[in-house]
Amino acid sequence: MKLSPDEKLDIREILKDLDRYRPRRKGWTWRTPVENQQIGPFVYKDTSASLEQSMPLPAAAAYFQGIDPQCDFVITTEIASGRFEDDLRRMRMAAWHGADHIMVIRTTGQSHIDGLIEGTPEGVGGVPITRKQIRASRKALDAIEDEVGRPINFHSYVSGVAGPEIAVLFAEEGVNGAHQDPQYNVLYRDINMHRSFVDAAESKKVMADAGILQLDGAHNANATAKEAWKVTPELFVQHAVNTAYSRTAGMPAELIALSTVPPTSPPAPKLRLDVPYAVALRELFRGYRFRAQQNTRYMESDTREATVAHVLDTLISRLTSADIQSTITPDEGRNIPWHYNNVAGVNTARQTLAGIDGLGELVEWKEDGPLRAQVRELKERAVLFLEEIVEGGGYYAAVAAGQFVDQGHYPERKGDGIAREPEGGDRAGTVIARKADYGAPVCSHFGDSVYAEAEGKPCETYGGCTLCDPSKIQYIDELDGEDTVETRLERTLAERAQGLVRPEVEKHGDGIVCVTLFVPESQALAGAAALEMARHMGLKDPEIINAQVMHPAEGSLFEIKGVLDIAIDTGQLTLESKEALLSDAEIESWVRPREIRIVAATVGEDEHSVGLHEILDIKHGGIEKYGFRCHDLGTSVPIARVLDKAEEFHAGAVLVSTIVTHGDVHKKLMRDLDKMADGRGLRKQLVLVAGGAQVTDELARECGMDAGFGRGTSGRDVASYLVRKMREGESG
Ligand code: Z98
Repeated sequence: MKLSPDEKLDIREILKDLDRYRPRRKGWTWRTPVENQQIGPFVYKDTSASLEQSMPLPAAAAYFQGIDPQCDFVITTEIASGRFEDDLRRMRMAAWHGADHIMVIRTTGQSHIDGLIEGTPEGVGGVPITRKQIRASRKALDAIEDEVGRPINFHSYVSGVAGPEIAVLFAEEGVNGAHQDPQYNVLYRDINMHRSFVDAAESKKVMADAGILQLDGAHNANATAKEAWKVTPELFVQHAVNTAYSRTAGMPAELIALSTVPPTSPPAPKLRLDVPYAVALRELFRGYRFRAQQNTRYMESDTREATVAHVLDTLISRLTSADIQSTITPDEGRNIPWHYNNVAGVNTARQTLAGIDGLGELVEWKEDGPLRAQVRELKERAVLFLEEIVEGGGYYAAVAAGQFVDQGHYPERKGDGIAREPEGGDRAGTVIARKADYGAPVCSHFGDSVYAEAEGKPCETYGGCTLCDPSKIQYIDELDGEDTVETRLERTLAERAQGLVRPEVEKHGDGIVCVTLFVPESQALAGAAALEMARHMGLKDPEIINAQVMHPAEGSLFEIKGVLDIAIDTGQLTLESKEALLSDAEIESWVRPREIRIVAATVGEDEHSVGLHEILDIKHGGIEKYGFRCHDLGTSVPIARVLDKAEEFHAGAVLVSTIVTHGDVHKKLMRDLDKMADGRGLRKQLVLVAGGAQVTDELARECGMDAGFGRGTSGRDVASYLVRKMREGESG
């Protein structure tokens, strides 16, 4: 399957012949680092091989030759739309922005289902992880990775009561990474301890054999504790328990990634608290991989605040090391992970890591500062925590005594830990002793199996297992007749076939839009007014998803989501037909012999000249390079002076830049220029062009200009227009 950048992902094509689709590789892939990489005008220190196709950061195209440096960390995006067909489209968008680790969140409650789910039912807060969903996702990702030119890792969860079954499913279907930590089951899902650890041994062995990268679950303790920076000693212990257990089950160090989160956020003095923790962790667990998760504990509904925390977390990753940089949508705090917020999270990491490239060559830790003492203290607290576990009779006894996720700064105690009984919890009593004649159903297996004694592969004894011979995999398409991707697609694709399009944030054509309003009233009144305004805009079910007081009396800012229940008929839209630009050679050969003079200025009370320079200056690729003789009069130039100079130089065109738009002054200036040029009898011989961030061609023409140019205009755009217009004048 080959994707084309101008065509949408065809979900039906992905679903076709899925019963025969096989993953083309198994195991995790890291990025390929490139030292001292020249990208555009810069040499990068911490980057990896570039993408073949991507959407560079917004500033790249305008100012940096469209470069898109890719950092050396793998970048995660977490997807939780609820419908897997919508997840696929989001995966593609995220990959184009630099994500190469796609983590799909499971539907609520899947950890308590003791077996596999089949088909493609809709989920809540995530999708049911099923064979069909994984296979289709892997197939889509195979095509997406070809499109962007970099391998993409697919990831989900091997915790819960069906851990071993899910691990085998992941191994069969080429899933590349998974969370697996029995402590997660025990502490956060109240699943029986014996069952969790027995399942974990089997799961980890299967994952190890398939090269699946494992993330642990220690970070969930700081996502749970209110004062997360206080539970750090315990985090080391949780990492240690899972790491040691994984190694015992046969997992190599290179497949073990510790999931770590800088535990605080501003206004806490973040770096002072989080850096010693990050350094101590990396020193204690040298030789393992690190997945740096961003802090979500203190995420409220303001995406700007969340983004700053993410930037600081990413800075800590670069200062201390990371192999995977996680990104969570900056709106996770209001629990509405939308397509474009996934992209926003990925871009925060991409932009930050490009910006701090080479930091290691600039800074090093002060050995005589407070860092070493803090690192030592944290390690000592962790050792004490472990000693107490050993003295108290081991892990199970410690959990029963509530030693874990106690919010005191160990060895202080608050007595509010999560306590679980070793014989209690979901599926208590379900562990049964393995019989002497037990035969494992697949070759990857932890512990005794009668087949293991045979020579060669264990499964040769019984004619092959699904891990060795994929033709033995039972592919179940759907079990539910109604709740399937096909039935959902029938509804959504019918509208698309008619050329209808709706706004969307998460699910195909969900109609959801988000508007931002400032209301100059006290908070209580302002909120009610903002909702009423949203209703007047025609939004159904408006809901405030973020409110911020600017001042108790002066007003508040609101972000409101609602449903805009309209479908636009794309067949009825008139698109601006853009004339193809003249080539550089054609422009230059017309302009140079004619010695055309141009008078340019920023007019009115406007001191912004950067945009105009981009259009004029030869060093910015401006129109001077074609031979236009430009007279830049500078900033805040009165209209009369612009025309005086145009007359003096016998100019062929006037270019005015108007950035300031207060009181519509930009419109007034354009009108004045037209009128005054007319009054002086210059209008016919002068081409009048206006530019500026808020200027459009339509607006400029309405205000008497010959043309207008807005954001993203290049010198060639303007030069091409001028040549066409002046050629017309010559011939006419
Ligand atoms: C993350 N944003 O880690 P359910 N096992 C472990 C987990 O940490 C998680 C699950 C299983 C976070 C996502 N982590 C939260 C060790 C979840 C998921 O029961 O399907 O929710 O388990 O990237």
